[in-house]
Amino acid sequence: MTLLLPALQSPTGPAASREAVRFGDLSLTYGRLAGAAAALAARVADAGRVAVWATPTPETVIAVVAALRAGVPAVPLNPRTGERELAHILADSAPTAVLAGPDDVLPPALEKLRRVTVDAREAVEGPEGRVGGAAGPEDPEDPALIVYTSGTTGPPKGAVLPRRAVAASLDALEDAWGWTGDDVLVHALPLFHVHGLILGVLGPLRRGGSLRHLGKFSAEGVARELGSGGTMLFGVPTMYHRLAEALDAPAGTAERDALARALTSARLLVSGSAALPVHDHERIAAATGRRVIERYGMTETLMNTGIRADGVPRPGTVGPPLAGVELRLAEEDGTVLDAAGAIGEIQVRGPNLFTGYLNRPDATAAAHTADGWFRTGDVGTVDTDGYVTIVGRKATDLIKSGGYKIGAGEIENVLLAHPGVREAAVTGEEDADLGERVVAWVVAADPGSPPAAEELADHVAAQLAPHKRPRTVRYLDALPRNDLGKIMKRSLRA
Ligand code: MCA
Ligand code: AMP
Repeated sequence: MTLLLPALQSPTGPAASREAVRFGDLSLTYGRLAGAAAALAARVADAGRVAVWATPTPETVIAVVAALRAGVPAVPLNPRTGERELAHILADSAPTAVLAGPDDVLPPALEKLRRVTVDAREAVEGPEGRVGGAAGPEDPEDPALIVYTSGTTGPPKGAVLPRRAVAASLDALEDAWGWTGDDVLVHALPLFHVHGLILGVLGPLRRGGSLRHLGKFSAEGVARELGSGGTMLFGVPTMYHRLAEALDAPAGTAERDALARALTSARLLVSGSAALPVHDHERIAAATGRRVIERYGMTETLMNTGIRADGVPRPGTVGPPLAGVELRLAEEDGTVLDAAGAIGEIQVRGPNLFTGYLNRPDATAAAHTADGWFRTGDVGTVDTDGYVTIVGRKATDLIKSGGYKIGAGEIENVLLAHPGVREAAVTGEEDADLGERVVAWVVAADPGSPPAAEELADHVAAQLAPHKRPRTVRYLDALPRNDLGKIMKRSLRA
């Protein structure tokens, strides 16, 4: 097994002065990033496990590289995580230290941890260095990251991602996309999930290439960075939808034309985390002559399939399995389907898979078949040429909104804890921008004065995370239930 980040091991000469990451006006070369990460690694070497306050900043990059260097598993935290979710993640993952920027204001729950300050401005002025040193060989099975992901019920589970999976998945993408050290990746993804952190940060660093992070997504930012040297764009469908909207402005408008030119000039436009509607594919293709390509992944599996850079782009499909990934379809009873056109659960196997859910052997076992395949819960078909199409998912209680996976159950539990709520059910509803939107169905404790929709949204945002807040609240006198008392969500949706 080679090193996870060879370009940072001992960068010298031109390799040391190559830009590794840029966030706004702050740029770190490989030499500076290696120097800062090595110094920080020494400070956390005995930490056991660290939390990273994963703001979209260079501090997060330094922190994660340092943890990898120290061989200390990192738990990236969404800085907007609410009280209840944060308490769960901290209790479950038990970090001893939190890595955060000098100006970050941390919530009380993190105060009992040792705070290790990471300062990217110091890194810019500090010594160039190397991540390498006295450490022994890297064990591929050592956990690199623990990333929390929602299920249908209960609090999020920590997916333990070994170095092996990170390396295997990034190398499969190198193969599929011809991803090299010359690539300059542009994105605005959050740095506490697989998409933004593993693909979007460790991806370029593993190749010796560069990342330009926008801090916050905007069509102007995409146009600026792709128009000035960026070669690849990663985004969730909501971002491509917003680009398609911006491209809909009349041709001849300076901003619209700059965006169209920038997208046209990119080597690769990649969408993932949810399905990109064919309508948005077509609008972008019409305005730029370029095809967005999709890849299909999951926190637990990293990347499973993807359209190749030299392959045939086919909107609506997620391409063939990536190198090293085995993929099959199966029925509920375990029967493996191999007839063309069959529809079944997508199951995968390969070096890209996680090792399991932290502290949850039950959930880990339930997610695998007896013969060792991971059950994605996604339902799909495989074409005769191996292209996979995702047609749905088994669990109706999982919502994908803006590319974030959200469990209906976690929101229901929090709504029920609100004094103004007697009964609650949560569903996903189609949304042109977000893909799906969280909808709460509420029976008020006092029907005469139900809690305002905004109050319930704030409550969910404060306890879980803003992206989990209901965007729509519908009030009912009673929830539809079957004879067993189970809420009939289907009739709610209808
Ligand atoms: C609004 N806000 C609130 C509230 N209402 N804050 C607190 N309480 C409230 N009641 C704030 C938000 O925090 C935010 O602040 C602003 O209002 C807008 O929030 P929101 O509406 O949620 O944002 P959006 O515009 O809808 O965001 C769209 C987005 C976002 C940018 C596309 O959804 C996004 O970044 N998605 C990426 C998800 C992702 O990376 N998924 C990967 C996981 P402010 O304006 O200050 O920000 S999947 C994965 O990893 C697998 C492996 C895969 O395949 O990729
Ligand atoms: P997460 O657990 O947040 O990592 O989300 C993983 C899920 O996102 C998968 O199980 C799929 O349902 C969905 N997903 C990821 N990429 C795609 C894609 N390109 N098309 C459709 N769904 C996707």
